[in-house]
Amino acid sequence: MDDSNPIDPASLPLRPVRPVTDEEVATFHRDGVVLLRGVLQPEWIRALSDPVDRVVGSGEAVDMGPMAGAAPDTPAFAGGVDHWRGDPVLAAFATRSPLASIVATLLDSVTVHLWEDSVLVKEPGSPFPTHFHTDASYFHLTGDRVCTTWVPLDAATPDSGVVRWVRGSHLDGVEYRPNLFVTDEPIPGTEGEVVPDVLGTPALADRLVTFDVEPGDVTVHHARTLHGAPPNTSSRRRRAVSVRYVGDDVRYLHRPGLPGRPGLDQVADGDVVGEPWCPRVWPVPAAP
Ligand SMILES: O=C(O)CCC(=O)C(=O)O
Repeated sequence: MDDSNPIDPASLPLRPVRPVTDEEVATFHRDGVVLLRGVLQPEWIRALSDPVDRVVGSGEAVDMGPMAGAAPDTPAFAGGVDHWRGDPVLAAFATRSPLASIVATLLDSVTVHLWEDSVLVKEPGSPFPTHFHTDASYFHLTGDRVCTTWVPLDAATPDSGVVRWVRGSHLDGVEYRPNLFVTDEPIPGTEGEVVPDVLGTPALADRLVTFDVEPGDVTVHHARTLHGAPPNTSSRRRRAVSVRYVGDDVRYLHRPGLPGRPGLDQVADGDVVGEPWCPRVWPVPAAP
C-alpha cells in the first residue's frame, strides 16, 4: 500500500457481497462450522493485507514457535489478540464490516458484540500444527451464541495449513482445557477435560471437515467446535484474521488460569457482555 494514500476504513463496505442463506445457517447449527464462499469484497482483503503484515513484522503477533521448542530460524507461526485496538483498518474490520451482519444472522442474535480479533500467520514451511482446541476454553464467558469468523487473506489448502473442524463437536457437551496452540500441554490452572488426540480417535477423526478457501471466503465456527490446523508445508504464506463475537445470551464468567483482558476486573460473573469493553457491532452503530 502507498502510505501517502492510506485506505479510509469508512470507505470499505459494511454489508457482505451476498446474504447468508438459510441452508448456511442450518449448516452452522448442525455442524458447528460453515464455509461462506465469496462474502467479502476484494477491497477488504486488500485493506487488511498491510495491517496484518505490520502486526507480524512488528512482533505484535508473537512467533509461537519457541513455545514448542523451535530453533531460532524456524519459519514462524505468529499469533496475537486484540490488534483492533491499535489499528484503524483492523478496528473497522472487527466493528464495522460485513462480519457483523453475517454473525447476527448465524447466531440469530438481536445484538452482537466484539470479543476479540486475532492475526494468525503460518509462514511457508512453518512446521507447527495448530493443536486442536475449542475457542470457548479461552474465553471468560458462558452462553451459547459465541462464534469465530476465520478470514483467509491467501488461498489456503491442507498443505498450507487451512483449519479443520470436528463436525458437530459443539454439541458434544464437553468443556475442554485450553492449550498454547503449538503444544497439547493445557494452560496451567485451567479447568476442564484435556483435549484428546483427535487424529488418533476415530470417533473424532472420522468427523473432520475442511475446505480449500480463497480470499473473499469466510468460515464461521461455534466457540465449542473442536478445531486445529496442519503445518504449512507449502511455499505460500497462510495469513488469516480471526474475529470472535458474542450474541444476546452471553454473560461473563471468570475462568481460572486464563489471561486477563481489558475490563475483566470491572465486571462480575453473570454481567451482560457489552460496552465499554466489548463494542457493539450489530445493529451497526452510528458512524464515529
Ligand atoms: O489459524 C489457525 O491456525 C487457528 C485458528 C483458530 O484456531 C481460530 O481462529 O479459532
